[in-house]
Amino acid sequence: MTAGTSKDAVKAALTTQALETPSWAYGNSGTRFKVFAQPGVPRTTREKLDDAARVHAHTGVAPRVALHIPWDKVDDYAALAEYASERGVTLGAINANVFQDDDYKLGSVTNPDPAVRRKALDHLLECVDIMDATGSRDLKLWFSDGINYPGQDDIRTRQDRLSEALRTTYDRLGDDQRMLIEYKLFEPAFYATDIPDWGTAYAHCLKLGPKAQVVVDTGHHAPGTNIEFIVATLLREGRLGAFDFNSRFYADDDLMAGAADPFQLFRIMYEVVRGGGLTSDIAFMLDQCHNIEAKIPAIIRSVMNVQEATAKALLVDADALAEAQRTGDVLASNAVLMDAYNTDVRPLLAEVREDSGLDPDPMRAYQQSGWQEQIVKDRVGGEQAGWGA
Ligand code: PSV
Ligand code: MN
Ligand code: MN
Repeated sequence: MTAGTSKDAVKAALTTQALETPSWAYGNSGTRFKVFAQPGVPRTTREKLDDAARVHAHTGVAPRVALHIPWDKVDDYAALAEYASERGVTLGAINANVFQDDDYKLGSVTNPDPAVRRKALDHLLECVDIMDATGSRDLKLWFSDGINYPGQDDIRTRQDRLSEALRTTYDRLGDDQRMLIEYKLFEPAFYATDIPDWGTAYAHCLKLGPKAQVVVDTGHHAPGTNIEFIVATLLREGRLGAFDFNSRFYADDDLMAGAADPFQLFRIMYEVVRGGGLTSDIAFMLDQCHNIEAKIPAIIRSVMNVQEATAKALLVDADALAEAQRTGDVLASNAVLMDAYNTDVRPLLAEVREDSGLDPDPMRAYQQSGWQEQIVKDRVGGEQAGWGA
């Protein structure tokens, strides 16, 4: 334990953590080359919720599940919310999907064709209707919109169209609802994405109003980007609405959070702690795909990785750091951070789980629970859920 931090305070902070897992991570997904289907994968949104409830039951810190429309389209969303709560989880962000129809070849809300723009806008508004029924607070917007070639369309006009759609959607939000705007450097558009960076997302949020907040997806940056700086800045400005945690080695790899660069995840969580973000309205979500690894254990592992990074961030000795920084002691300041990062927090987290009546080892507990064998046996017939299903 680092001097200057109380173990009880760290443990208390860790028990309040609430992560949101994505419904689509429980289904089959793939690279552009192949989807490796796994047995026992959910066939319905209800089955995805069953799996998410297992993740929460073993970790104790994943009580919310994000939905993706139309992948999670059902007839009765209020009944779905009820089903979730009976299993101990709640429905989180509603993710809109305006990137899969043929109509969106040249964009959705920024498409040059007003009829396509209207169709995309109607979908965003339908997502707010769904939020009303599920009780979800957040509408999460990621647009694949952009252009592949210089001159293909007018960059400025596309911003105007985007702005118009966001405004109409924003005005439809209820008092307790928010709009989370996600940026992504590139892909599928390669020359110019319409929301490529946090600055563009932030500019739209500022114009829209306080219910519009930026989503930082950790996989959506150029290599070498200082993501924790972005986090610190957005937190200072009161515009950090959510994270989409995942790992990247090259581009938007969507691998398990904390797998590629646990040190980066620690630095991000340190800025969250430093900026008071742990007790704020920030939605801490995962946005991942598990193509070759077993899905539920991969999500449990990711949740644990975020938890470990959070624990280490909480262990930073704030007084020692402030003193070293005040005296300009570069090495001592860095050492304070590294001491926290290099602490093995696994025993502490095991204690936190035991204190809440959970098995100290969620991975082992899941493997021994028999759930995996059960779903492989039960989930036969029907279509397995996956991208687009
Ligand atoms: C596409 O890049 C993406 O991964 C975005 O990060 C969204 O959050 C996610 O899909 C779900 O729409
Ligand atoms: Mn994302
Ligand atoms: Mn992504």
